[in-house]
Amino acid sequence: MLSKSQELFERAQSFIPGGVNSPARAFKSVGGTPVFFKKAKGSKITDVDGNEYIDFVGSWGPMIIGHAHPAVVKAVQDASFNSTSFGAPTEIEIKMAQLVQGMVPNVEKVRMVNSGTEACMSAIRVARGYTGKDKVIKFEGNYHGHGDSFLIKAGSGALTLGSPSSPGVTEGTAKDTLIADYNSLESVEKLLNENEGNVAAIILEPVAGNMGCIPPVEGFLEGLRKLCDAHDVVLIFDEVMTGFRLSRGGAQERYQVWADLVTFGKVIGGGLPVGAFGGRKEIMAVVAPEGPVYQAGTLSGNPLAMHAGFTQLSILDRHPEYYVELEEKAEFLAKRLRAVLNQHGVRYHMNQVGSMMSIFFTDTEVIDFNTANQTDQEFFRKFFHEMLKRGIYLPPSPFESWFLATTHTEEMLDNTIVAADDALGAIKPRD
Ligand code: HOZ
Repeated sequence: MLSKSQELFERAQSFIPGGVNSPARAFKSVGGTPVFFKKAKGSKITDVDGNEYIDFVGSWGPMIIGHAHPAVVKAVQDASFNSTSFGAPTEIEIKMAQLVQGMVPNVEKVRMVNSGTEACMSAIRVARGYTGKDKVIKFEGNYHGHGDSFLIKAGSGALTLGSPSSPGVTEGTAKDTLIADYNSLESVEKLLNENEGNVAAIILEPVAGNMGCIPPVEGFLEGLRKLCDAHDVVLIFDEVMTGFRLSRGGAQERYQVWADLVTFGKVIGGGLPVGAFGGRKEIMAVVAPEGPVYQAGTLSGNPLAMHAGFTQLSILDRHPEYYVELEEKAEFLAKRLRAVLNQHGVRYHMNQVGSMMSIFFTDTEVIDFNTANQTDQEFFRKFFHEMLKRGIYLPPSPFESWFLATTHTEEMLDNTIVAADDALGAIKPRD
C-alpha cells in the first residue's frame, strides 16, 4: 500500500514539473519519495502520514528559533487582518530596515525583495550600474539562486541534479560570469588580472552552504576584501543562509570582514518569502527611484512577510545568548557524531561553523567544490534513508548544509546520535 507521501508525489507529478516546486527537495540524489509535510513545531516536523521527525533542514535555514514560533505566528495573524498586501509603503518596512541596520551596521540602506534569488540578481545589477563594468566573479559550487548569471558551476539543487550550468542561460550571459575556486585567492587574482578594468563584483557565500557547509580558510575573506579594494570591485557577501544565523551580524560579524553589498533571503523573513540586498549608501544610491538602476516588486516589503521577519529578527536581536546556545548545541552534536562515525570506522570529513554543519563521506579535507565532490554519494544516500527511517530529517542531498535551531533539545540531539549509531550499524561499512 502506498503511503500518503507516495500518493501525493504521484499526483503532484501530473501537475508540477518533477512533482516539486524546487528541485533540491525532490530527493533526486538520495532516491525514493520526497516526504510531504503537514505541520511542524519547534524542531519537530510531521509528515502527511503522521510520522514525526527531528528536523535538521529548518526550511533550509530560516527556522533559527524553530518552526511556528508563537510570536512569529501571531505577528503574521495580526498583520493579515489589516490586508495581505498594499503595494504601497507601510511603517513596518522602516522598522525592519532600521532593525537590519542595527544588527548589520554596514547595511546603511536596504531594499526588500521576495527571495534570495531576487536579492542576488539585483545586487549584481546594482554593482554593474555603480561601477559601469560588466563581469562578475563567482565561485564554483556557490549558489546564489537561479538568476541566469549564477547558474554557471552552481551549487545546491543544480549540483545535486548534476547540471551545475543550466541550459537556457545564453552564451552572452555566461561570458560575463567568471568562475574562481572557493578558498583560492590565487584563482581570483588571476581572473582579476586577466580582466583588469572589467570586473564589477565578486559574489560569494562567506561560509558556503550550498555544496555542503564549507568555511572560508584563514585569510580568504580578508584577502578578497583587499583584492576588491585594489581592483575597484564591489564585494558582495551572499548571506542568504548565514545572515542573522552565524551571529547577530551574520558571517560579516563572525569573521570581521565587511562587504560592500550583502544579500539576504529566507532568514530575514522568518520563513516567509523575503529577500533583501543592502550595503554602503553611496552604492545603494544608484537603486531606483533614488538612482537609475531599476528594481521593483509589488510584493516587496509585503506586510505579512515584514511582520514575520521583524518579529524573528527582534527576538534574535534581544537574545544574544541564543547564538551561544546554537554554537554549543552544534558543537555537542558534531563532537558526538564524530565519535560515532569513528567507532564505525567511517571515512568522513565534518565541517561545522556555528549552527551549520555537513558530513562529507571522504577523508579529504573539504575546502572547495572539488573536495566536496569527493564525498561518497552512495554512502550518503544510505545514511540519509537509514536516518529518515529513524525519525531524523536531514537535507536530502550531500551538497546541502544541516541547520540547527534553538529548539533542538538535548534529548533530540541524543536521539540523533543514537539514530546515527544505529543507522551506521545497518549500513555495510566501506572497505
Ligand atoms: N536552494 C535551497 C537550499 N540550498 C533549496 C530550496 C528548496 O528546494 O526548497
